[in-house]
Amino acid sequence: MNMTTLRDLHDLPLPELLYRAQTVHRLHNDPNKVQLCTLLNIKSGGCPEDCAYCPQSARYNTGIDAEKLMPLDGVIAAAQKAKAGGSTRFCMGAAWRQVRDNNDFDRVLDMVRAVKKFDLEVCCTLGMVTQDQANRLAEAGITAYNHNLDTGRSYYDNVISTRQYDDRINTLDAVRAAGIQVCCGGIIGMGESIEHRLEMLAELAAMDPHPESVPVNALVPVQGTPLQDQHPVDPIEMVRMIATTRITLPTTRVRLSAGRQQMSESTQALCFIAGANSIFTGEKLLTTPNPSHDADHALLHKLGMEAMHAA
Ligand code: SAM
Ligand code: DTB
Ligand code: SF4
Repeated sequence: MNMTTLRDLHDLPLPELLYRAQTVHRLHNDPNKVQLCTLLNIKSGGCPEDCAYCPQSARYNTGIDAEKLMPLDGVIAAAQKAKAGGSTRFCMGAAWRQVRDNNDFDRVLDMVRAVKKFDLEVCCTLGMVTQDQANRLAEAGITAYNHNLDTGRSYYDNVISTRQYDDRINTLDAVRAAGIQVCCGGIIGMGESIEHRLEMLAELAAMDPHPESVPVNALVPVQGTPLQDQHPVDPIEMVRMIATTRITLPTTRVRLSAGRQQMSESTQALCFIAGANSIFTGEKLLTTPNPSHDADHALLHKLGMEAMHAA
């Protein structure tokens, strides 16, 4: 789909856009179900990168301290709790620029093997990986690897200077070549234009096969980061982005990710109608607040929707 077509789609009258998104959604997915995912920050803070949105960059004073890699038993306890709470996917994040071939990586591989035993989908987001590292993650049984493009290529330099767009693409290629599912999306609300957002979407849509999973994050402005004073994302812009993503990537799991704590229930409901079919549950994302497990179950109940069961 070219940029003009994407823009025409994105700017349709909202009822028409939502109708089209629901139509595509129903052809490929159960429109009343959302996957519950749990995030765990296995290595918080102290990251050398300068991603302007990120509270875990060592360059900004955000009150997040650099910690060591979490012990395996903590991960196992969190996975057990996630499973009991109805999550079918468990995502471990580390504030690293890239994976290194050291003892910490061996320990992450042990974590992947341990979480896998709970019959959960296992995802990791650890920064850049080489082909060999991706292969080792695949051998350990990882389901998916998250590595976001974050924004359109032509806006990227406004957000991150310590690595290039093509570095991201190289990691994604290694993940795909290792036979791991690709989880790749971005953030809206960083001062970018609609064109920049759609530029990112066009990049995702050009991947063959499409990423199995696309997180759409609304920027959570964190005090101390260069983006601390950004205006909140307009809720209807979030809905339009989700709907356009759903129509463009019909079978992909579209994840309504960061920013839900700042969103009304009605906005979240519109995002589900627009085709979002996954959320992160639990009171914390990596470092920022997220709706509680109880709040999410109450919302799904109110909407007559259900959590997805394990496949
Ligand atoms: N260090 C790894 C990396 O950058 O790939 C993994 C962790 S990183 C925190 C994962 C993703 O979270 C980022 O690519 C970004 O899209 C998202 N993210 C981080 N901070 C955010 C914020 N304040 N608001 C919304 N999304 C954010
Ligand atoms: C993604 O795209 N969103 C999640 C997940 N991938 C790892 C992380 C959102 C983090 C939001 C900021 C924070 O809590 O630190
Ligand atoms: Fe944050 Fe990841 Fe960027 Fe590090 S690489 S600053 S953890 S988004």
